[in-house]
Amino acid sequence: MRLCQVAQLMDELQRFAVDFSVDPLEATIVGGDWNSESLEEIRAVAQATCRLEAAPVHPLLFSSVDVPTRSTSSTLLRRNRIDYIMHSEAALRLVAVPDAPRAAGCIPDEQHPSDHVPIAAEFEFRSREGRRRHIADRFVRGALRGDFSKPLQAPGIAAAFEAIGAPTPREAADRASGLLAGDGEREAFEALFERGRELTAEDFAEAYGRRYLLEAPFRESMACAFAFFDVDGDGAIQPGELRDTLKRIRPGISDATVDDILERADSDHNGEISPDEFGAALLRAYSASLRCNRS
Ligand SMILES: [Ca+2]
Ligand SMILES: [Ca+2]
Repeated sequence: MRLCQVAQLMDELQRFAVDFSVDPLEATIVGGDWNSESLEEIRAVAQATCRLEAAPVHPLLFSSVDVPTRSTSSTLLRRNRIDYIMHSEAALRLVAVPDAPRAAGCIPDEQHPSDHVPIAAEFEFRSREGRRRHIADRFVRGALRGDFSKPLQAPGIAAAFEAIGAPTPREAADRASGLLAGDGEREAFEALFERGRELTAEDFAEAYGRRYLLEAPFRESMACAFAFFDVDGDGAIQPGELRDTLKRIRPGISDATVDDILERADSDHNGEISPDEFGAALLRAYSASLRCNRS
């Protein structure tokens, strides 16, 4: 699967969720041939593109989990994994990864008529309570401990607020107490929020976003996307690179949208985007997505 297909697939998923009023945290599985060994690069670039465009995007792009399956392709030159099963963890728990057939040599062969070996995964639907707990746990892991291996997006943060939000930080800590290790974490949790003001979902988003932007997963994904856009590797994204790369990912994107992205990102108006400007543009977009999606 190429980048533009990933972007297209995510658009379709988002459209489906809106058209049929599907909760974005509802169980979602996307599986198949991504034709890529670097799933992380694809995700980082697709995420950056959606952020720069400020387009609504399905949370699966950001917080889905890849089932650890075996290599699915075997040729003379290499044996590797190019097929993936992605799932939304809020609603589904991975129970087992059944043994997949193993190709002895190059495929296709008599035993494996396809050039891909099938993969499989078994999931269990989480109960309503299980979902609430899972989401609240991810919120605590991120905002409190800096664990953003599966970062929550706006719908997840709103759900976390529903699960453990309360009028005061102390009451929220009471509701989250089962997820907190001891008094030290309890104090740290309360300190995430301003005292003396009624807590809102926005406070949850603010606390989560503030920590997320400091941690490695966000910075690494930003650097990976920057390197993709900076085609000649000179340390800046020139207008031509931005336009050509965006058009590869989004063939239908208009010149006006590309100009708009450049203008918004190029804050010192020198005609190109530096790594800092790129990072700042993604930070602004992330913060804006948390604000505009809150409920
Ligand atoms: Ca460049
Ligand atoms: Ca600049």
